[in-house]
Amino acid sequence: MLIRNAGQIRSSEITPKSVYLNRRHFMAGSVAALSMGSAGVASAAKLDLVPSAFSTDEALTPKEAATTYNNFYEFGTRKEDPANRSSEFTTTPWSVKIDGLVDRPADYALEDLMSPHQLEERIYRLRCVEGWSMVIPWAGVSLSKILELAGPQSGAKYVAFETVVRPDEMPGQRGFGQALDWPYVEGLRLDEAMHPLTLMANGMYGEELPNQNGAPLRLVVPWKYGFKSIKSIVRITLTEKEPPTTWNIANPREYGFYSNVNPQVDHPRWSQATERPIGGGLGAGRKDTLMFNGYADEVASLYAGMDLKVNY
Ligand SMILES: Nc1nc2c(c(=O)[nH]1)N[C@H]1C(S)=C(S)[C@@H](COP(=O)(O)O)O[C@H]1N2
Ligand SMILES: [Mo]
Repeated sequence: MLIRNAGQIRSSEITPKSVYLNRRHFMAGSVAALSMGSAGVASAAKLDLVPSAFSTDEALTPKEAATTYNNFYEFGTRKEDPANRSSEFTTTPWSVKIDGLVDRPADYALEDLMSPHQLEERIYRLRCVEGWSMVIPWAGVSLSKILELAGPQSGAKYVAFETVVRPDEMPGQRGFGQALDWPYVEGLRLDEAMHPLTLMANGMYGEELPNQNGAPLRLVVPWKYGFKSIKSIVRITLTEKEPPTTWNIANPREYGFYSNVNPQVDHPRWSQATERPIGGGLGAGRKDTLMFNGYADEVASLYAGMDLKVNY
């Protein structure tokens, strides 16, 4: 059941050019950060990254757009809320409880989860169920490496994830009329979680994650709608049964457990056939949405024989 062979990506998806261009972009960024540093302005920590063969070669969403147009309801439901209302959120120290059906259940310090691995830069498309998309250079490691530290047991069939609950620091978690039940919870089948594309990210655009994008640690599952990519994770539980998920609890008719990007299965209230690239600039119109968000060659086999209209 554990997928260890990452060598199945089509060579057309291996993109030395975009990685090279991106490196140049980071080098320019580093110089800027250094000069700002000398002026006493704090800048986010640069990460030491190696490029990944999983990257798409599409044009990156501008960082400004990816860090100001967010869904992170713990900070509010408007797109600008997470950027505007997350500055009080503290992410050090941080630990993640890994429990359930694992050989080594423990509270793992963030450093102990991420530092043993060489961080990769992976440029992934992110497709929100609302109909917009971005292309983001994430930093992180395959979730499988994190799970292997804890040692999944043979009875484990699913992985459940939980976001931090901290009403003092998260304005969307206090007061009347809160948008969702907290904690935000998500889940994957174990084979989805162990798939090499499934990323545990601690950075983007070469730096540590900004609070609004899910600092210090968030999931990125590129072939599923964005809401599966749960932010600011504090707990990972290996289970035998399919775990509850936040948007399925909120509206089971509209949001299923699988939530694979699928242009042929419409949302009950809108089509999923096309998408609007965020920050695409003038002339960047809607694009066709691709099956499994363009990752069909890698992940379609996970769903062989399943009716994707039923398992939406
Ligand atoms: N804890 C938590 N995780 C979350 C959300 C949220 O509201 N709370 N929103 C999800 C949705 S709908 C999307 S599209 C992505 C957005 O990630 P981004 O803001 O980094 O682009 O985060 C997902 N993860
Ligand atoms: Mo989303």
